[in-house]
Amino acid sequence: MPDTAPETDTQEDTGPLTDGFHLVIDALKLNDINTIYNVPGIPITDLGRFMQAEGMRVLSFRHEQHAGYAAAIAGYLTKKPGVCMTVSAPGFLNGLTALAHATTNCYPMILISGSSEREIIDLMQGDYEEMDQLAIAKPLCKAAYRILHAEDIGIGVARAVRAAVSGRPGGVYLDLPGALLGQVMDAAAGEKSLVKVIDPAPAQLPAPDSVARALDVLKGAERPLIILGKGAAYAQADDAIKALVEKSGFPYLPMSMAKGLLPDDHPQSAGPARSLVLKEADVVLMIGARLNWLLSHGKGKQWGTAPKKFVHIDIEPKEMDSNVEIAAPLVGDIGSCVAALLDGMGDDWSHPAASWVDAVKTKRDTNIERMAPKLQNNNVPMDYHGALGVLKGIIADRPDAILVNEGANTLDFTRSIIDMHKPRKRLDVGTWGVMGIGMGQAIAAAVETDHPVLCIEGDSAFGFSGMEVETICRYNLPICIVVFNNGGIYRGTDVNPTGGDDVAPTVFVKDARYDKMMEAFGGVGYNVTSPDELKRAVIEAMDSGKPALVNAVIDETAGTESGRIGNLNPQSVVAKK
Ligand SMILES: Cc1ncc(C[n+]2csc(CCOP(=O)(O)OP(=O)(O)O)c2C)c(N)n1
Ligand SMILES: [Mg+2]
Repeated sequence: MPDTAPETDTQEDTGPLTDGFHLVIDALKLNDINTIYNVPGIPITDLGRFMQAEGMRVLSFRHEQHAGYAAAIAGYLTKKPGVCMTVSAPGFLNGLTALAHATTNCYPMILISGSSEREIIDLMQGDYEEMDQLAIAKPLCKAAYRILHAEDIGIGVARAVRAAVSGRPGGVYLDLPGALLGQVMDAAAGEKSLVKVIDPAPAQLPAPDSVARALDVLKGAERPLIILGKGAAYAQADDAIKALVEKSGFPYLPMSMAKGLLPDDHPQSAGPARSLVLKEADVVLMIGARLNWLLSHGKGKQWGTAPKKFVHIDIEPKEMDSNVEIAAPLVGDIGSCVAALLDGMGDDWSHPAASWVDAVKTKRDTNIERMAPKLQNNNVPMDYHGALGVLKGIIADRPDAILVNEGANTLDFTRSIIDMHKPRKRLDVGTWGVMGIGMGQAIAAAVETDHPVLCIEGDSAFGFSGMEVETICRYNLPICIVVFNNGGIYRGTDVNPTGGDDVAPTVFVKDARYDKMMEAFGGVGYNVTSPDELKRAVIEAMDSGKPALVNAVIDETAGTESGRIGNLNPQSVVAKK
């Protein structure tokens, strides 16, 4: 062959072409990823446009952090990686908080960020939005990849998908230099280079020995307890988990986002008897929950003095013995581990002694009874109980609605007062107790499930993502936001001790009207001051299926410092409160 072929031959040899943009789109679609949460800009603006043109749903946010929180919770709800797409450096950093949050919470998510010219970045010559994004993302996620050649897009996307969902799910960073998107290759070769991930999250069966050990420990229990974490909710092994709880006869405690995995009014629910069961239990079966700060690391006052044995189901071996000794580690995916336990329990499993079950039930019923009258109050200004009493009823009538919840008092009271009736309907601040997840999670919940969404937001919490009400109106999503407006963080009553002009650091503008923010973008706003008004407004809003925001005026003295976790605040010896 002569090395200079006639021009006509070359043109005949060159079939249709594709490029980096379209290979990214094809690779995502091939792996069932059809929704993108993004903020446009150089170098990904056209990528978003082409995605939409190719039939993907591209939802643009006002800030990457909220696009990221949306992607993260989309991953939790669907068991597929939620994808957030950002521009380079600042956009990337805005999305990074959500990526780290996804990793901490074990939500499968992929953060795709455009990046600038590698040659210039690596010589630190000051490129447009120059930043070594891959290096910065690495410690904050499960895996971080950069694709430099168009022919590697297929394998790069496949790696990202598998890393996000397999084993313990988490965040993955995928770096796409702008130049990659414009790279050209033969379309047929491009198509061949794509990779469909087969069995992205393979079952991981527990070893038979560990199942037998776990059953031995459970059998020996006198005062057993099951703790369900959001990992159990994520697993979507709802029927098997319910069967295990019911067959065991053990009381169970749902962690915040596991509420509803079994309905909160289930006879075995120990939610309202939490302090009793943690103190008194002798054997604790942990399913997809971690012994982190949310469970006082499995030791100390909250756990009482009676010795405990833990049986721990988790897909991550390193979770075992992370805080206390685990008597029976059960490493595997939750569905397989629960199925193995159910199988091993056989048909003649005896329930725990009535003395234990009754003690838990009595404590629970007493606490529920004590709470009931508080929830009926029609005080003006409203307190948390009066307001949540009516919202509890609204959720009971709409068990498929998704509840998004953040704040301090607003979070803690809502968690304990509002019963959840179905799995994965409660989405909140997760492991970090992070403020700012509200609107992103609400948007993804509406988009991914088509169910109505009720957000119960502290006024501070809402402020972190409030601008996304425009996004909610733009996509006309069935989201009703209730802002518990107590004029501040925890309370609206702090004063500046110096008598100076600045208000105290925890205090906001008095009589703020968050409902006007919703009206500004065409949604419906309500301003309510009593539980009756609140009820009418929320029912009307939820029945309409249209964006709405209810400014619910709450007594500014009603809250407590940091809600229920005030004990975590360091104390000063100089200035005692
Ligand atoms: C990202 C982030 N920043 C700051 C905090 C600290 N923080 C915890 S709760 C909270 C707000 C509480 O006020 P609000 O949402 O109004 O609830 P309230 O107690 O008043 O009902 C803040 C700022 C946090 N958890 N996360
Ligand atoms: Mg507040």
